[in-house]
Amino acid sequence: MKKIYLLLLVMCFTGVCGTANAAYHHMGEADSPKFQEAYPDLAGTKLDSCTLCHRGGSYVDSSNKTRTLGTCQWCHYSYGYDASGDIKETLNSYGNDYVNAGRSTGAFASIESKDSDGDTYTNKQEIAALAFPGDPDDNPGKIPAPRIVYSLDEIKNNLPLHKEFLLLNTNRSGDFYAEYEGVPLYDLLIDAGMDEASTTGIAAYSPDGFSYVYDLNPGGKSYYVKGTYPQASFYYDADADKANGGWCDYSAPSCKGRNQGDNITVDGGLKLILAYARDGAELEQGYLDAENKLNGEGTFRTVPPQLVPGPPDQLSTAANQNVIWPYDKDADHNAGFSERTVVAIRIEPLPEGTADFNWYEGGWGYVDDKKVIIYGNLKNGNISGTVKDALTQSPIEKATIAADKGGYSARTDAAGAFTIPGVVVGSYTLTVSASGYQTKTASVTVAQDETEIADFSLSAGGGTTCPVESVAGADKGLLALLRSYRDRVLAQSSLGKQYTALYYIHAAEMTRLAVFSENIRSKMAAALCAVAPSISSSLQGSGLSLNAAQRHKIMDCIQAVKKAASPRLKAAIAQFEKDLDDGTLATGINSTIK
Ligand SMILES: [Ca+2]
Ligand SMILES: [Ca+2]
Ligand SMILES: [Ca+2]
Repeated sequence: MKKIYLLLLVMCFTGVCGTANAAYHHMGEADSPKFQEAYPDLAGTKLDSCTLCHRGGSYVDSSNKTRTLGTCQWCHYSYGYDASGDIKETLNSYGNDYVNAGRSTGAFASIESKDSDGDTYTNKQEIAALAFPGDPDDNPGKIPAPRIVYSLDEIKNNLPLHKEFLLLNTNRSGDFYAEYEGVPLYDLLIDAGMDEASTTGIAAYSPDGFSYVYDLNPGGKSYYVKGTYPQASFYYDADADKANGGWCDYSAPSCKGRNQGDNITVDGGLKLILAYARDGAELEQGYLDAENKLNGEGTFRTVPPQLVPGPPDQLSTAANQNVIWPYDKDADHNAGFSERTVVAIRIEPLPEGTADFNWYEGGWGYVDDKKVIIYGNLKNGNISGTVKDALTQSPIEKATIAADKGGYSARTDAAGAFTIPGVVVGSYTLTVSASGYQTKTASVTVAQDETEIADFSLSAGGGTTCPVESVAGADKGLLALLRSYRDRVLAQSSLGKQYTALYYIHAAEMTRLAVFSENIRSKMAAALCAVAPSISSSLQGSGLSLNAAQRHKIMDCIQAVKKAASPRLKAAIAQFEKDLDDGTLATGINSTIK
């Protein structure tokens, strides 16, 4: 069975983006396959999501407040988990046009010349520019605010770790002590290129649209990003202990050994952090619960220490206030300013003429991918260039350009031109791929307020792009190793040859998807690096053996593939799984090494 996992790895290059929305690609969900059939080169892009055809909405709640909901939450609210509502209530103008045109694969083409959302751009123009044709606030004329996207791993691996034990004091939902781990928010924002001198404030957003605003510097009324907070002491009282029916949870392991009145010392001092772990465990991912409310606190949570340290006070709603720490409306209820499931951080002010981040479109996708976007007042420049055929010098349309970090990507227009505005200053590796051409990479350095020109000439390459190259193009040794396995092992059996062919049939789609999804790309790269030593020794005749960790990394990729593959690719994976199940693969791949 060992070689099966290598095939899984080969198949894992059929990588696609994680699904942004749980309902998308659900069993029986009939429209996304039609979209992918109509626009095969857009599978896995931002347009390949619920938000293409669906919208958010708002309602007035019981306390007379208007609540605005993103696409997912609005669908849950108006259509319902039980699908008892009217689905039409969730459609945007483009979704309506699609339904009226027959809700078929052909319906997409038949409404291309329309301007469904009335933003002056036709549906065709919008789709070509990866703008939503059903959202007038998103159109090809908008310049996105300067921005940078971080994954959880990037934050963990590249930025300072700060651990702090503190009280989160609430008004009425129960207090608790915990040790949070994360990056000091200030350090993160500096890394993201914040233009500190001109920054006027910082807001953290969760995907349900809730937000909190922080000051940059101490001295104002709000919790602040820069600097440390006053040292606190530990407040313990047996009556307050939740374990005894009180209102404060002392069960965290980090509470052990502490006594009432102890100073709480924190290395580096208490800071406002963007936390990703609590008492040693990754934060529970945020999700929409049965009441359609955000539950959980991860991937990221802002944790502000108390400005005025004090004890955990009784719930405001508790009948019995005759306790050691009764409810005090003036106490520092810092938990109320701790934003759970942060997906976006806006640094004020937004540069003039640039568009705000739209959490309707992006929020839950960031939760799924364990990412956060930081945008606004950042030191930035642009990347601009052309992609041409190396031989004929003719422009290549629909080539994809993606940076190795920061979440930047673009597609070329009919003139082979592309622009990525608002790229945070720094150095990047760009990967350019186009169907029928060899993938190419180049290094660029973006300077403040300047446009870095990146022109590419691509050579035609075997009629296909290479997903492995798009993931590990810089590692020539690894590429050679995999090609060697293909030629010396897979090519020795008819089934091996079949699977190699299958890989190339889907190569163009896989590459595009891998290029668009930094998350998947990094998963693929991790899997490749993990198994490389085993492939290497297997080629020396030792047989291929993979351990649990290697298999886990491979399965990670496969799971992502299964979630969001195009129908064509899905069928290939289904065949592969069947061959795996009934033993066809185990017996069909010749282990002879040439
Ligand atoms: Ca339009
Ligand atoms: Ca639009
Ligand atoms: Ca309290």
